[in-house]
Amino acid sequence: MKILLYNPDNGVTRNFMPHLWMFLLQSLTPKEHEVVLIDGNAKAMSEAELVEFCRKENIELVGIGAMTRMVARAYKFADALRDAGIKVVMGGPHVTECPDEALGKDGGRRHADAIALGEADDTWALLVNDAARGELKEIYQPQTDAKGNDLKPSLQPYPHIPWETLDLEQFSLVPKFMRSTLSKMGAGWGKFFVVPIETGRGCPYGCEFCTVTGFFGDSIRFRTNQSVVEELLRLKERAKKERGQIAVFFIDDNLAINIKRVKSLLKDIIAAKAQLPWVAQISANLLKDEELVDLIHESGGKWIFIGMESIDPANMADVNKNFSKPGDYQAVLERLAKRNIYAITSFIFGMDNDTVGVADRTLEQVNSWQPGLPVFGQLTPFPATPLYTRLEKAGRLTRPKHWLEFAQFVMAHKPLKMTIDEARAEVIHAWASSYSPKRNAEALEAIKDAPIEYRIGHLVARFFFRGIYFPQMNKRAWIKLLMQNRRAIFSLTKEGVSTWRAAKKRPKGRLADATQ
Ligand code: B12
Ligand code: SF4
Repeated sequence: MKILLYNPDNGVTRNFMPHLWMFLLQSLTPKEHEVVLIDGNAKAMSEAELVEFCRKENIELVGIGAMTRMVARAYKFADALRDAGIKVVMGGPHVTECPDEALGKDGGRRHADAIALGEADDTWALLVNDAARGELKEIYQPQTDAKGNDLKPSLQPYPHIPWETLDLEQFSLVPKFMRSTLSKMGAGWGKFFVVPIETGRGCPYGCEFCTVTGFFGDSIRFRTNQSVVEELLRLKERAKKERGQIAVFFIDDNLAINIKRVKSLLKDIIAAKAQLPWVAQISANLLKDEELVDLIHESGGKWIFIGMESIDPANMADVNKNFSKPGDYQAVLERLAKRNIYAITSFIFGMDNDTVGVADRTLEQVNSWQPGLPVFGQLTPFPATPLYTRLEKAGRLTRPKHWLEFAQFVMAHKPLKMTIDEARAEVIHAWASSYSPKRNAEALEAIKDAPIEYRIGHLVARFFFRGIYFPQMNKRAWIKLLMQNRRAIFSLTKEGVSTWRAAKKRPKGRLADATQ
């Protein structure tokens, strides 16, 4: 049987990284079946085009995964495929949280022939074999323990994802029109991929707005260090062979949740020389450990995603995230910056204690810290979260099924001290001023003593991050952005060229010393 795994785009931006679930399920598919992957973020297709593709390729089963945010688009694609007589199975967090919706048992249209609830590692092969025999069941669910809780798949052993041979072309982050110029500049910048790797699953913290504790559970499961290191080595080999750049996103919700384990993992990565540039999510409370931050640096860590959420401790208490202290943020960022590691700092507006002006108050602090890449969103009640239940009970949900009418930055409940429109304006203002040419120049000035390659990396990362929320998909948009930031680009290029020339003139021995 030929299977397509499909991830819809989110209708607003392009994801910078492929979704791990597709590669994972592909690796877990019984060998007699063939699996094709399409990520709508990388390869835009209309519903009709996808149906046409499936007909031409004789696809018999389509697996669609979606977060809440893109589930309405996922349903549209699923409907078109089912109308054409192609079987559809859906899985992922949203379907797990709202199973009746996908199966049309809530009064709406049915979108899927079958759904896979929760983690599908142990159910996928069974589902595929049932489908091949024409005996697809409606619901696939992990086995449960005596208390009725899902038995979570162990990550030991972990499936082999053949990164060394997978076709990643659709995911290169370098815009097509820049590829040939950049490839001439050396260091493999003609191609750049960010690859998702998980080293563990689960988070015990239970923040009120988050679906992770409910979905993956509060006990954490880890892969062996050896299996992670082996995966990194294969990726490193591929980057070398293809003369491209590969970075890794460790997608664990909190890579350092077990300090002893993460230190041993990072030490093993260093010992095996398996370093690739990496990004990971780590909460601020765990970044106080100097040895950990040293190991992050030595093992290739470049950017750390920190869910800071709010600079107001009252808001942090409201969402059960008291363990993260806004008063610590500045010191954490300084500790990272000393090792030339920068932070992606995430903030949420529209919390119950927020008032108009929250963006400027937050930016005033953010801009006084070591520069990072701030990202902003509005508080969103995702289904099956404690936040959703609290707001529902209080009758505060204005759009209880907000995912069926996705609207960027529009809250689905009324915040206590501001309006929904005001919250949206705050988010947009925060994005616009954080990535303005003026702010980009200020950020570079603040790190003027860092090595040139870090500053170039910082500016390039700013361009890509701006693109997360401001459409920046075509050549015109990129040229406009480069023109707006021409001063910063010109001055970095000038300095880069003279550093390169000076390095070339240096006697060989000294050059080697300088690069060690
Ligand atoms: C990496 C990541 C991202 C990446 C992008 C996704 C990517 N390219 O990988 C980035 C950083 C860009 C991102 C952004 C956002 N994310 Co995010 N992200 C994650 C994260 C940390 C890991 C995802 C992952 O790969 N998990 C590991 C895989 C193995 O798990 P999985 O995807 O759930 O897949 C398993 C099952 O669900 C199932 N399955 C999944 N799909 C399918 C499909 C089929 C057919 C079948 C059978 C089974 C199946 O099988 C898999 C194996 O068991 C998750 C949290 C988490 N731990 O999952 C949040 C998470 C998915 N993100 C979330 C959110 C809210 C967002 C944002 C909206 C945040 C924001 N406010 O901006 C944005 C929106 C993204 C967008 N572009 O629109 C929520 C989604 C909640 C929900 N109900 O939808 C999560 C769960 C985190 C949370 N705090 O609750 N995210
Ligand atoms: S927001 Fe982060 S720390 Fe809080 S429960 Fe979710 S994954 Fe855990």
